[in-house]
Amino acid sequence: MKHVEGTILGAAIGRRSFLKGSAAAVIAAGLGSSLCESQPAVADEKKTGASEDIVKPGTCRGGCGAGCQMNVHVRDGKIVKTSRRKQSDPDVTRVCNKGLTHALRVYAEDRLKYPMKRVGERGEGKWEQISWDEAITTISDKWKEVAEKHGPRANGFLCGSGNITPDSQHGKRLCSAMGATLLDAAQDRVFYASFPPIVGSFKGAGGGGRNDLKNAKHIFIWGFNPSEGDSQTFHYFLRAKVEHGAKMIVIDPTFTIAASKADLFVPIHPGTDGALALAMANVLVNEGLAKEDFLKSDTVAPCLVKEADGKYLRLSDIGKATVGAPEDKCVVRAEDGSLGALGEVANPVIRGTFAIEGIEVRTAYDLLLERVSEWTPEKASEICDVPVETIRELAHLVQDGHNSVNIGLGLDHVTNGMATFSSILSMCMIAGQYGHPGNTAKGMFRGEISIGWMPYGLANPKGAPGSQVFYSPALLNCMESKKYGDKDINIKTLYIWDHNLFGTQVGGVRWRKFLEDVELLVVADVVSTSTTNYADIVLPACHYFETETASGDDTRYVFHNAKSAEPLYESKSDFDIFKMLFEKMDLQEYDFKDIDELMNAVFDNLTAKKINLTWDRVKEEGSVLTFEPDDRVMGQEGTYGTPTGRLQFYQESIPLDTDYGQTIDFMKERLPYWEPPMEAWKENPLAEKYPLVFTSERSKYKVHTQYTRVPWLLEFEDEPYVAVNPVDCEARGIADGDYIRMFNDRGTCTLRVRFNNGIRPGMVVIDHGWDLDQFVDGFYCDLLGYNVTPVVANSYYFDTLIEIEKATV
Ligand SMILES: Nc1nc2c(c(=O)[nH]1)N[C@H]1C(S)=C(S)[C@@H](COP(=O)(O)OP(=O)(O)OC[C@H]3O[C@@H](n4cnc5c(=O)[nH]c(N)nc54)[C@H](O)[C@@H]3O)O[C@H]1N2
Ligand SMILES: Nc1nc2c(c(=O)[nH]1)N[C@H]1C(S)=C(S)[C@@H](COP(=O)(O)OP(=O)(O)OC[C@H]3O[C@@H](n4cnc5c(=O)[nH]c(N)nc54)[C@H](O)[C@@H]3O)O[C@H]1N2
Ligand code: SF4
Ligand SMILES: [Mo]
Repeated sequence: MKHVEGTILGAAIGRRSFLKGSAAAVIAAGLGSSLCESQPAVADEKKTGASEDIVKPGTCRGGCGAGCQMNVHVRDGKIVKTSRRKQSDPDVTRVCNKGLTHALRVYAEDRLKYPMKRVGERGEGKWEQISWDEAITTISDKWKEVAEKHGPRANGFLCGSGNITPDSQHGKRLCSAMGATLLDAAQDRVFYASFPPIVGSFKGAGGGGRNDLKNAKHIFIWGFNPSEGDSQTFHYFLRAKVEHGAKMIVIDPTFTIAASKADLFVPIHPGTDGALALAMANVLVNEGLAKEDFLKSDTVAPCLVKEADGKYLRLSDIGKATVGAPEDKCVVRAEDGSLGALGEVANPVIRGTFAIEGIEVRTAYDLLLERVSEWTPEKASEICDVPVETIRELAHLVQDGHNSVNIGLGLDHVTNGMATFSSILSMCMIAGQYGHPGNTAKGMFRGEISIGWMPYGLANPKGAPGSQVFYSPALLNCMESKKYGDKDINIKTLYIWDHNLFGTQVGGVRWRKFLEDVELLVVADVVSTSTTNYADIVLPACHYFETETASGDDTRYVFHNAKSAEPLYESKSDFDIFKMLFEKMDLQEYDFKDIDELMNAVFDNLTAKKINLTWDRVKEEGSVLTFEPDDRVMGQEGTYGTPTGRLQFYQESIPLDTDYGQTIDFMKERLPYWEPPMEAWKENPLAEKYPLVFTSERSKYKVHTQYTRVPWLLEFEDEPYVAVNPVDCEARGIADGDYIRMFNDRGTCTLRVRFNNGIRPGMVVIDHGWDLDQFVDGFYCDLLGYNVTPVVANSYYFDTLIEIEKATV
């Protein structure tokens, strides 16, 4: 056996030996100067004149979510460059600076070449090359042993957003087939958990696609950084402003690029957006601007809520239906006092308290107004640090016609996020902001068909024992008790893929402690990361362009990704790796024969059938437009995908994503409210020691930790930095460009500081996506808080307090 010394990540020794014989030299010649060059689009499989390159379609499918399709230029079997690919919609004929560097990622220095097992201490970086057979046998033997000794739930799986396609996510199906535990990385959980019960869908709920932005009169960009985080949508915002005269309003503590283009920039105090939204609602109501007709027709406003238990009064309560039957609808009251089912009474009242057959009830709208009445603009102004006049101005803008309210993940990353989303969406309901062109309140622009995360049905095959799902930040909070609700936390093996746990997650230090009891840690990745560095067995996954699949989401296309080159070295696709594991575990009955069978299953649904979308068609045509770029508006018919079919500012039942014995105040959670973030708040006693709120911004040069070692991109930003307002630095004797130490009780991190007047005093903002070894000392994600709220066990990346000091390095 060959021994490879030295850390996989870093310093020199050993790493070179992985790379011996790599195609890097060949490629360097072929890459030329394609970075950011405007390139002609070419058709599939066509030889491009001079260079004689074969051009194949490839899709980029990391956490950025844009899912761009591009030309992959292949010369002598090697991928030499990528370029824009022509689509029928010129707005989608795009690729970003990162997408243009894929050839460098295929032939990256840190690419994993073959399976390896650890021979030193965890994280020490001593490895031995092993065969695939040894790797798969070791893993499956251990899984069987653990399942026998501790039960199948003691085998854990953890998947992130490295490659968002069903074939890469195939491990979720294996997890279910093994009856193992799926540790959800809990990324963006508030975002996904809040929209469906409130407005029916996070996919453009209540609004149209990106083309609909041109119909908007005001565009709100709220806790969202589209120039960096949604770079393939940002031009729609700019065109709406420049060509169609929309006014842009940016609500963000940081002066972002979007803020620099805004007509109104509101540098809000972090974590206070819920209070701002409720105060806007307060202005609307008190100035008689609430859209009462809309509230009657499209929302739960007229529903009568029982004082006793907070549930809706239903026809069964008044003896007019059987409990739980489909016709057991919510009861509403007409002006004349007669009662009927929601939707069947022409002009229901939306205000009032009544006793109906001895049952005390109030309208849901009255309950909302009670919450809203607390939030005078004066009170919110103090909390949000936004002038009273600005709050009034925002309320007047939002009620005046066609508004597109775009809510970003900045609000998801704070512990009060769920109530914040609910406050903003409820305020938009009062303003009647749904169901008309350019008149939306939503999260993401999404197509009809999403090919990305493995559909639930495919991840949980019929007849399989099924996965047990734990949300990882909640898990970290249960470590002492070793109990998760009434279940034991007893993870003995963990298989991580598509995820740089130590590079991106909250609670890194705690995770290391958690892993002390884990007897086998397997990590599959394309390149070496701080997580592969900590593994017991490392498996080399292949690059996006070395395996066939399809992807598609907010572009409205489904794109084919051809296999443009053979997997380098001994790397394999996740699908093929899981296939070997299915086989060794004797679980082939739950596996798919090949990618074709998997993709046929992905397209086996009503929506795909309706538009004649098949895997064969995707392969043949290269890209399929799922619907025309019209101004479709969701909610136009006045129905929404919620349990009541209406916009729900009131939640009759609170969907819990996870139950670990937490106490829930149901009445509080049913309606919007504002409470300070659990940690990052000035009145938290911890703020005396750690007064600065620590958040991050998306980087133009990275998608999380992907691209973080691409040489071309390192030319733009070659080391990590944090942006801080000079006021906070000068108070601590820190000069621009100094190295500083950021610290709290959880961790420490040393890096360079950049003065930035666009950062709110009291905040420290890091350029997100650097990996652990790229810092002078410590690591920024180790500082992050891991509080969870009773309702959503999310990773709340921005709910963190720190202090900074000048560092000597
Ligand atoms: N401080 C701070 N931390 C944050 C955030 C923040 O704003 N601030 N944002 C958070 C958010 S919203 C998210 S979604 C997470 C994302 O966190 P992660 O999901 O961990 O994101 P990546 O860093 O992209 O890690 C994905 C890994 O998958 C690997 N990979 C790529 N393709 C493949 C493949 O085909 N197969 C396999 N096996 N591996 C592959 C990549 O090389 C990379 O190492 O980060 C979170 N962390
Ligand atoms: N280039 C690139 N693109 C990406 C990614 C990437 O890593 N790189 N990651 C992808 C992923 S997984 C995600 S989840 C998305 C996230 O992308 P976005 O939705 O843009 O989310 P963030 O960048 O986390 O934060 C958005 C904004 O919220 C602001 N903010 C922070 N706290 C508050 C607050 O309390 N109130 C308000 N109003 N604003 C606040 C921040 O200053 C920031 O400008 O981006 C995706 N796109
Ligand atoms: S990183 Fe995102 S925007 Fe850039 S090419 Fe890939 S999918 Fe498209
Ligand atoms: Mo995310």
